[in-house]
Amino acid sequence: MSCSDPSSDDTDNNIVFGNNVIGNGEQEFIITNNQTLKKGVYLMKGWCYITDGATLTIEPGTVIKGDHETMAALIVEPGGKLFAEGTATQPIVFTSEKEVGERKPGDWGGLIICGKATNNSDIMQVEGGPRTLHGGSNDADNSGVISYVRVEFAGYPFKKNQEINGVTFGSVGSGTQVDHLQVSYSNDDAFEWFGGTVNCDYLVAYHCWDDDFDVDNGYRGTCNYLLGYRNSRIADSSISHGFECDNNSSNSNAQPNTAPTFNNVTLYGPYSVDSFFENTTQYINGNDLRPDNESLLGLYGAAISLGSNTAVNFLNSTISGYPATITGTPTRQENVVFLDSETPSLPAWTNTWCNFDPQNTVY
Ligand SMILES: [Ca+2]
Ligand SMILES: [Ca+2]
Ligand SMILES: [Ca+2]
Ligand SMILES: [Ca+2]
Repeated sequence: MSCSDPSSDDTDNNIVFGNNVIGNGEQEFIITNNQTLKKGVYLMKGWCYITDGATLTIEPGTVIKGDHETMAALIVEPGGKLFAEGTATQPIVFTSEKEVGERKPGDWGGLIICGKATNNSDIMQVEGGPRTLHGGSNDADNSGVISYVRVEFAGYPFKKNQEINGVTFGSVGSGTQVDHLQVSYSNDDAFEWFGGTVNCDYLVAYHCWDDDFDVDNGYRGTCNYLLGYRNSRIADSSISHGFECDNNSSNSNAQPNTAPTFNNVTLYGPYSVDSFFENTTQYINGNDLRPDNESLLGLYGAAISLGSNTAVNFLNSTISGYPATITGTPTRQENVVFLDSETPSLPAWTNTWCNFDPQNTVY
């Protein structure tokens, strides 16, 4: 819960226009001080940057709808902090502005968190279009708290084939708290980490386009309790994996290597969610979920795809329903069970705060 008094916020950097519009619709709306969004329903327009030294606190139960026209996105820049602390019964929801039944992957941008932790490529330009550079030398860097949050229908392609992810972590440090975070119907990866050391617990990737969990550029955090749940009619032209792990774009031996630890993972691939599934371009047609934005469809690959020079650890996990199990070699693989298919069931920890039917939910 936020205890701050909104009347103490500076008004010379007001971020709410009218009753409920966040941002001014431009691609460089900057937040430069400490702001609190009271519980409510807001429409976010344009690219809203939380700049170095600024904080944005969002109260539990708040709904932020991303504007389609202006490709709305919320970007935490290195040194900025986002405090999005929902609760199990009052999560914070980022979703599409479109009417129920008309929402599709890629309706708005997404949530991008950037920090000053190390990666294996020095200072990096964040993927997808926004101005932000990330990376530094502080692996304990703190970008705030993201807890009990959902991100739905994100992934607008700013340029052809340059979508942003539902949630992007760029060089985010271990001082950041991330737990109970669901990404549904992203038009790209659900989660992608570029370097950094942030640890994450209780992540859900639901019906997303590309990979459920994508790690690059020396990401080295530990993630406990992950659920990946596919839609059999959606896969990306880059091949959809449960985990897509690369050291960098060429998989050269840049240091530090990509070396996360994933513990207690449950993946339900396309054969688990659909007994009729065929891994063909005829079958993977997007159904009525295909957005009008040139997003390309593709096929499913392995549950776990490991590029050269990665050092990934998988522990205590059950992975089902993918055309192949694993390509490449993990550093550690302990108590990981692969099944051809398994009837999905939702873990108890997804109760109340998750939503597995956001297309039919009125916000
Ligand atoms: Ca991506
Ligand atoms: Ca990807
Ligand atoms: Ca990637
Ligand atoms: Ca992929």
